[in-house]
Amino acid sequence: MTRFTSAELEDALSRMERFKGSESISSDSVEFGLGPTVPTFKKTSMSLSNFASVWARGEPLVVTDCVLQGRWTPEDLSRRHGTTKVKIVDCQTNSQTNSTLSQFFETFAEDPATRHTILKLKDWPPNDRLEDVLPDLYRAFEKGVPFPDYTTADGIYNLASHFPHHGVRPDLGPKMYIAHGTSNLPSEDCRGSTRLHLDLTSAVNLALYAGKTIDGAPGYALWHLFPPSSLGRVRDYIRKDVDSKSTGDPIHNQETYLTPSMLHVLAEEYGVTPYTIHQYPGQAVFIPAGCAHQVSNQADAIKIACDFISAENLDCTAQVWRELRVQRLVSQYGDDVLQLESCLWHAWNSLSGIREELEAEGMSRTPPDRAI
Ligand SMILES: O=C(O)CCC(=O)C(=O)O
Ligand SMILES: [Fe+2]
Repeated sequence: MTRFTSAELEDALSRMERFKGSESISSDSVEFGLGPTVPTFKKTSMSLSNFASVWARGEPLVVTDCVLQGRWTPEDLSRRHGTTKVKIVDCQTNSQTNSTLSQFFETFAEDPATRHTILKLKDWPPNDRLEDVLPDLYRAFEKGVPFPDYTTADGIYNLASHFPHHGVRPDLGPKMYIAHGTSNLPSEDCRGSTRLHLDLTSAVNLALYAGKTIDGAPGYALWHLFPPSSLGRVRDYIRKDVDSKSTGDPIHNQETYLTPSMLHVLAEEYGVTPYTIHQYPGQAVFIPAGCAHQVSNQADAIKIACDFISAENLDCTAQVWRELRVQRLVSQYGDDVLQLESCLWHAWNSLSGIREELEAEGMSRTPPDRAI
């Protein structure tokens, strides 16, 4: 834990210091550049300091050429874990059924044009940790995920990594997203693979596999991401025009998928244009905390993702955490799974300890070579 430069260490501590005051910030007060282009980099040509400076802007980014060791196709997963019992969710209706992994993957071989239901796996593995169920995929992910110092459970820039190992740590994954493509549906009827929502932490999501689209082209996942500065307007639009009957927060209730015509109204009448990403296999999407997002797979797809907490986006994590606390109080449902305050307490202790150590040594350590 001594690879923070002293400037970064001060920065991380001062962000936590601000959090201690717990002053509420409205999502609109967090200013970010809004733009349709997402910075995209090849993994091997982006250094850690490049990443850190792009990430500090609070925008999503894509890292390409992330190849994991091993084969992670539907056939491979089905052969090795086919008998595992799984819960399947209908993406259109949210209804759930029980099945096995191999039964679900058999549907990947069907002609998508003849499908009547768009299905996805609900949280897999559901109760066990991926490292216990698929240790080789877990290891391949830890090795192949871009910028592990930020993204993995013991990454030094991941503030959640300072949690004591013997305590109950927040579950940051990795977890898998395995779902059918949605493109056989008329686009205005589509409810997406994952509806509009906000995650508590930042995350990196890597596509491992995509089948072909209906017209035989290479498949991809279509992402729309909305920066924190736009969320007030997105909520107004959904409340007014889309989901006026529903109560609660229009993003946290995860009931809306914004179709092309809704996105058009949002752009024309509310001045909101999301970042749009076409994520192909081997590409990792970095989602900063505070960016609402929705995903619609354009072909059957397998992705793997993990959460992390970075000092750069701490204000946004804190904002979403406060919103979800209100949502929990209103709905009387859910737990504080992140334990943000204890996370930061442990990070604060551990980083302050490092600062003291460095001060005792007269800050004599040389800054790290941050190139990957
Ligand atoms: O791929 C998906 O369907 C959803 C991914 C997502 O929301 C995430 O990684 O945070
Ligand atoms: Fe998400």
